[in-house]
Amino acid sequence: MTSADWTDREFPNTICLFDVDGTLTPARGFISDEMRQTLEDLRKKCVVGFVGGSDLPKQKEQLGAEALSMFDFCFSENGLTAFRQGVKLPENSFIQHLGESRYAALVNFCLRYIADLEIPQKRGTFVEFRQGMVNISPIGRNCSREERNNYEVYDLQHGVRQKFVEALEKEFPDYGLKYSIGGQISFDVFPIGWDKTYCLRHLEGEGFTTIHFFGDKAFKGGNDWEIYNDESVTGHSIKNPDETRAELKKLFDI
Ligand code: M1P
Repeated sequence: MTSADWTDREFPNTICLFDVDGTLTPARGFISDEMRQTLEDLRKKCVVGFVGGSDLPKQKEQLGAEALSMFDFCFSENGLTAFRQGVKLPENSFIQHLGESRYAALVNFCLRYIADLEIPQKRGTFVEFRQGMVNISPIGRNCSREERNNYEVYDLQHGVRQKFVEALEKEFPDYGLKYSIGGQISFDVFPIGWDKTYCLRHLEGEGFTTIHFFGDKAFKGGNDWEIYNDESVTGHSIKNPDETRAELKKLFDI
């Protein structure tokens, strides 16, 4: 594939990639009409994609059911599930990489650890198995929005997830896994290297000379850190969707 595919854009060799939570939308919230319009305008200028840690169903909830057609590239689970112009690209699998028995030991440890945790609320879905990762939540993924917000504050005060991650690192030092605290109530677990830079392999051969990336967690330990610092990427650290739009106005006058 070459930039010839993108000749309808003013800058066919440039792509803008966006994190989702906190960058295109509020955390686990919905895209605004203003952001939709900005992305539509941007698509006349360059190629546009998103790369998030969540899985595609959650991203569709946030970006709209038509997410696959709003972007040229859609990268769910850091690009482990990927689409180019709505067509699925080759997938990779966490379970194949790790193997059933090592995965079972990891899940067993997590469930025991959560069972022993003294936290104010526990709900359900503590382990969410995905294509390219497993997502672990001490409170459980099916908590309400209010419970989610309260948990985030509690976790910041007590470092529940941070201690959990340290325990996992100690227990499974030879698994080659990365533990990434990217959202409010959970952390993602995936093989080292399967962070957001994973999606860049899908862009090889496209002829892009400039890859912009925008993310709200571009600090050490944040899940945008690796791609923000990748040498092939021009990183933009923003704090929220309004800042994303302001940065695009500066860069592309839209
Ligand atoms: O996109 C950031 C994170 O969003 C969710 O995190 P949480 O539910 O903890 O707010 C999850 O989908 C997580 O996988 C993702 O990295």
